[in-house]
Formats: sequence, C-alpha cells, structure tokens
Amino acid sequence: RQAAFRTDLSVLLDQVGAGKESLSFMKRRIRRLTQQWATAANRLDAKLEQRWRDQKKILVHVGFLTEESGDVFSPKVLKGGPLGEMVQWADILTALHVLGHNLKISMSVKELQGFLGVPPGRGSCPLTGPLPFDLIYTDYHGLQQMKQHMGLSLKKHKCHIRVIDTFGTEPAYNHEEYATLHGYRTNWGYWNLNARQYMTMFPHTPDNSFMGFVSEELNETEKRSIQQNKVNNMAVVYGKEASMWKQGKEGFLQILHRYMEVHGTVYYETQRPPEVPAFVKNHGLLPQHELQQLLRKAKLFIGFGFPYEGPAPLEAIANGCIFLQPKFHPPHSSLNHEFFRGKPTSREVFSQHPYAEQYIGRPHVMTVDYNNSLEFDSAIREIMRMEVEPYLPYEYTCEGMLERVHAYIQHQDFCAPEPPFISANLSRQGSAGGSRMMGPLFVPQPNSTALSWASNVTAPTAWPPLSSLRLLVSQEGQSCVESCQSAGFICEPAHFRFINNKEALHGLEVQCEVVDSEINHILPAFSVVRRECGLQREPLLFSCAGRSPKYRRLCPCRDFRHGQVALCRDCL
Ligand code: U2F
Repeated sequence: RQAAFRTDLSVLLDQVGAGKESLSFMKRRIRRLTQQWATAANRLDAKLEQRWRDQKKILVHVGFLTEESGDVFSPKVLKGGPLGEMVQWADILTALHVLGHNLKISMSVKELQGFLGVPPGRGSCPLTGPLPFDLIYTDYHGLQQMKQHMGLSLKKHKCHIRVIDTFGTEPAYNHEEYATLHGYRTNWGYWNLNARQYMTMFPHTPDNSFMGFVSEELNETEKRSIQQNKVNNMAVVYGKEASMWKQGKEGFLQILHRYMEVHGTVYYETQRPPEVPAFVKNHGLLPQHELQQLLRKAKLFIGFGFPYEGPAPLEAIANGCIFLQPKFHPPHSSLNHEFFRGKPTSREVFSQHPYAEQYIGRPHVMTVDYNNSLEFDSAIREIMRMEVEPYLPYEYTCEGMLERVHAYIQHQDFCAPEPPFISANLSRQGSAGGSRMMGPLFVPQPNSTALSWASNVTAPTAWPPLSSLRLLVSQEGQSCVESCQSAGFICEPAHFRFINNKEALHGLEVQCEVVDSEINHILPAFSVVRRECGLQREPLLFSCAGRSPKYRRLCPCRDFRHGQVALCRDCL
C-alpha cells in the first residue's frame, strides 16, 4: 500500500494513552506543534512529487517508559528531570504518523506481547510465525524486554529493529565477541546489530543513523517581532534542576550579573533552591510554550556544562538567543566522566553541545573557556553588542525530520543478505580539496561502464548511492569521522564495503608488503612504516570512529545536503 501524508493528529493523540506525566508532556507537545507538522507535510508532499512511498507496519515500543523498566523518568517530568528523551519520542511518533504509516504504540510489556502475538509470561515461547511488523522502533530497555519475551526469534527478526539511542553506540562496543575480547564491554552494547540501526539525537556518530527531533519554527513576522522585542541585557540560564547549579558556578554567574539580568527556570517545591543565587530571577520549571516565550525576550542562553547535548540550546537559538557554552579541555568521554561512563562510545565531547559548536557556530553559538574570566567577561560584552537572527538548521525543522525519516524508511534495509565485498572501480582524480585534505581523493567514475562491479548486482541499488562516495586516507591516529569532516564531507559507513579491497589500496598507491584480512575496528587501514595493509573481515566492525596512532585509515566519505547531513545529494 501507498502511504499518504496525514495532517490530523487526533488518532495519534488517542494512541499515546494517558495516566502519566510523561505521556501528558508528549501530548501537549504534539498538540502544540500540530500546525507546524501539517505545513511541513504539505511541503514535503509537494517536494516528493507523487513518488511512491510504501506504507509500513510499524511498532513503537518505548522501553524506558514501561513500568517493567522502572520508569524513573515519568515522576520527574514536572520536577526538572530529563525531558529530551520525551521530546524526541513525541517527535518520532508524530513523524511516523504524519508520513502515513500504520502505527502501533506500546508502553508496557503486556502491550508489546499483544502486538507481537507472543503469549504472556516471562521467557515464554518464542514468536513462531512471521513478524507482524516491517519496522520496530524501541530503545535499549525495549530491546532487553524483546529479548526476554521473544527468545531466540529476536535474532531472526532483529534486522527490523531500530534502537533510539541518545548518545550513540560505536561498532566496537556493539560487536559482542570483539567488545568482550578487547575491553569494549558496557551495560548497553553488544547486540550485534548493524551500527546504523542505532539512531541518535544529534548527528554526532556517523556510524549510527541520525534521528533527531524538531524545534519550534518561526515565520517572518514572528522573527521580526522577536528581534524588535529582544531585551539586550537579559540572560536565561540552561539548567532546570538545582544540582546543575552547584559548585564552582558562582564566579562566572557574578561576572554575568555585572552586565545582565539573570533568569532561571529551576524546579523548586516550596523554597528557593539554595544553589541558585538571590540575584537570579527564578521562574521555576516552565511549561514548554512558556519557556519559548521567555527565550523570545532573552538575548543570551547560557550553559553551565550540563546537561550535555539536549534540545534546549536549539530552541534558544531558534528564538533568537545567542548560546554561550563552556569548552571542555580535556574533552569529556566515557573514559573520564561519570555521566558517559558505561555508555557504548569513546566519543570525545569538546563542549557542552558539540552540535551547536560545529554545525551552528558563531554568531549564534559561542564556546569559551569558563576558567578564563577575561575570556568569559569579553564574551558577555560582545554578546550584548551583537545582533543575531533566529536560526534553526533545516534538519531540526518538521520538514527536515520528515524528509530524513522518509528516506530511512524507504531506503535503509538491514534484512537483505549482506552482499560480498565489492570493489568499486576507483579512478584517480588528483589530490583535489586543498591543503586540509590528508590523502588523494578518489571517486568512482560517473559513467556506468566504470561502475563495473567485480561480481555484484545490488550495487546499483546501494543507498546512499555510490555517486556520493569520496575515498580519503586519514592521518595516523585520525579517525574517519575527523578525516572526512576536515575535507568537508561526512564518513559514510555504508560505503566501507566498496573500499575494503586491494583495488582501493592499489588505487591509492599504498605500498603494501602484506595485505591481511583481519577482525579489527580500525580496518581497512595501513601502516606506512611497516608497509602493512589490513582489510576488514567483519562487516559489523566497519567503523568511522576507529583510530590507531600507527595507522592511516581508508575512509569512505560522502557529500551531504546543506542543512541535512544525514542525506547525500542524490539520497532522496
Ligand atoms: C538532555 O536532557 P534534558 O531534558 O536535560 O534537556 P534540555 O535541553 O534541558 O531540555 C529538554 C526540554 O525541556 C524543556 C525544553 C526542552 O525541549 O523546552 N524545558 C521545559 O519544558 N521547561 C523548562 O523550564 C526548561 C526546559 C538530553 F536531552 C538527554 O538526552 C540527556 O539524558 C540529558 C543529560 O545529558 O540532557
């Protein structure tokens, strides 16, 4: 069946259910953004020009909100607890509904069992028949529950699963045996999925797919009126829980207060939280739409270093604020910071909100060293002089999210048998790309005869299409994430299978005395000194993130659409 766009959200609102603060928060959000979604649906519909879209049967099982997982989030919704996850799930549900798919929503193990058709009871008989869904969106809690209740059949059906995973999972942590042998074992990883089945909140780990969420959009009239009504000396502090204000914050709050009126939205029960200085005008935790109103007036939204990578800075920037945030030196990661410890990634976080820093940047985002009071002081003064317009990257608009989710649903297929490794007929294009380019750039020739694959027929249907591939060589110690980024591309794990071959090494004129095929997440790579080249034997370990001091990596980069990094130019 063909999927048809929906602009009426009432059926979805009924499906979400009731009885918990988390569900009420999600429903308020869905209601509030209804018009914005409808406009976006109409635009994307026109853009896709009647293209056929399969209607999929989709189950959404929100594991972290089930009682069986302990549901620690719901009771804290009105008390300053994390809301980012609720924001994202509300938007995922809405996107799937608006795209016209056949949606079932489960928020308990009982509902999950009902939808899957497995008899109730723990560790019961596995699902024997076919899976009644084309796709299942869940999270790590939900995955665990599905394992308990589907038994062995989970393995058979796991290619249909997508895991919403805020901070991401790197391939080395995902591969059970490899993680166990090489010290990448955590509470979360080792599910042996294709790493692109994990979907993140920001596009921070190209090994995973970027799911995202949306932020409020403004029309031209609203933008103009916001700019006219900005209060130049008004700052809002990012941090809705008192603990985020504790220790070491007084110094720069004092400096800030020298210049600006400081506002907060910190949750409190009866008394003002002692962590919040008396000069701060605390509004208490606000409903989302009231926070937006406050941000419309404020000039500055200022982060204290926590929470990491949340939605609020995007909302602030969309409402015309400048976001000021601390630089982390050394960077925070699962190796040195409690919050990231045990998360299945070694990603290094160089500021509170790396997306804001890298993808948005000045004038909307300023990242400074908070330990340097002079630098901090001059940033505040500069902000008061600056004029900025509200800004929202396309990928965080409703249309952008619909476009991306549409493309994933129609093109990502992890159930098709893994084709043998393919060698692209790579031809030298010269070392284009300027001084930042680490190695020569190779691209497959555009004409079809040049794309003559060794053995394979599925290459023409590859997604992202092969036309987007750019082969680069990293520096020693550099990952493909960095290598591609420094050349203005993005690492594309789906393209590894095209460059994991002797022809690619040969094309790059790499001197190999031996070419081994091994299981190691830094491969394909080579050592210049030892003249050793290595190809990857385990496709699950193809990793953009991998790096090693003595190796230069072969990196499959690709182009991307302006404002939509998840999609290559020819990806729609
Ligand atoms: C992030 O979670 P948080 O919930 O702490 O992220 P925030 O950026 O603070 O904001 C989430 C939403 O809270 C809303 C605001 C945002 O959409 O509009 N809000 C509000 O309704 N009222 C207020 O007074 C203040 C904010 C991240 F998303 C999680 O994945 C992480 O687990 C967490 C820790 O790093 O950070």
